[in-house]
Amino acid sequence: MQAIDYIDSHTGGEPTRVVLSMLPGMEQGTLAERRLALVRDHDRWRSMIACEPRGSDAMVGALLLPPEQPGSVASVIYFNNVGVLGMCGHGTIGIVRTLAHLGRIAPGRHAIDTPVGTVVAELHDDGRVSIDNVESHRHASGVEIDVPGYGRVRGDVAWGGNWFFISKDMPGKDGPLPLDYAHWRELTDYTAAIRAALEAAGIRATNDEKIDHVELNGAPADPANHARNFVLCPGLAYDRSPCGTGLSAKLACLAADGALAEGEAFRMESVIGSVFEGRYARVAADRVRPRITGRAHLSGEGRLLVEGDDPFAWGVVAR
Ligand code: PYC
Repeated sequence: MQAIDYIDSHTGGEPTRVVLSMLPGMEQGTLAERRLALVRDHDRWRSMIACEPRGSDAMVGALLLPPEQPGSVASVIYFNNVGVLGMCGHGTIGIVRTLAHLGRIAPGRHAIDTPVGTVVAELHDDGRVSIDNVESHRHASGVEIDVPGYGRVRGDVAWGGNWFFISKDMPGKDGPLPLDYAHWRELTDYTAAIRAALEAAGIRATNDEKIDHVELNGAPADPANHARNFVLCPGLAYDRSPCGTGLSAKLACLAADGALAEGEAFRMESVIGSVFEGRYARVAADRVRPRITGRAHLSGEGRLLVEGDDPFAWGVVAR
């Protein structure tokens, strides 16, 4: 019997499972080497932790590792139901809540190393967490594609720690489809069709990287906020939170358009109504450092067990 200790939290409804145990075979190497080892040699641990029957399509795992950079408190590899992620905003907020629960950190600033760069998380006295994310930028604006079954869709390609296609174009025969929870299936079908059309058209990001997240933006339900989003994640789950890396990518687009001043607050609602606040600092003419603020709550802790004779020990996945 093998055992993995974890703590679960959710950030605005989106779950994070912080993995406290070292995964067998992952004990050595740089963060980049260990990320490669997880993908290449130990992928069954990813699916065991993130997928059913122990996880769900929405689950983001966070494998906690020793820090890589001097002064950092930890490093982390994020993963989900289909693979690894670069950065994860809601997940980093969940890690900070978890480290505070374990007594490993107190309110203040803490650097965390991720495969796409070091981020700095600030734990506030009231439990909110702000993340100074990796530098973010818009890669392409006004990209137009034909999406089978929906027509022409226009959007921006931007980096916020993951790659996003961000659009305000909504489908719907009787008016635009509302960005609300009741319509998550139609919104999933639409955003999945956009992503497939991008791939079919060969539209990719820097270094031929796949644009694996699609974000729709619309009007907020609460006038105290500035926008509402729906974000399709790589494994076809939608983000219950307003998506920290998606909001970072959006801030980069707003900055590029001159639509949001440096330091000004932009409050994004998720499709279930949870809220992150974003701001940015300009670091170059075409690059910003986003600061994302949200809050996570603990939801469980325990030990995942793997029995040798369990046919679904490594997750319910396509074989
Ligand atoms: O908050 O950055 C985020 C995120 C990415 C995927 C799911 N959540």
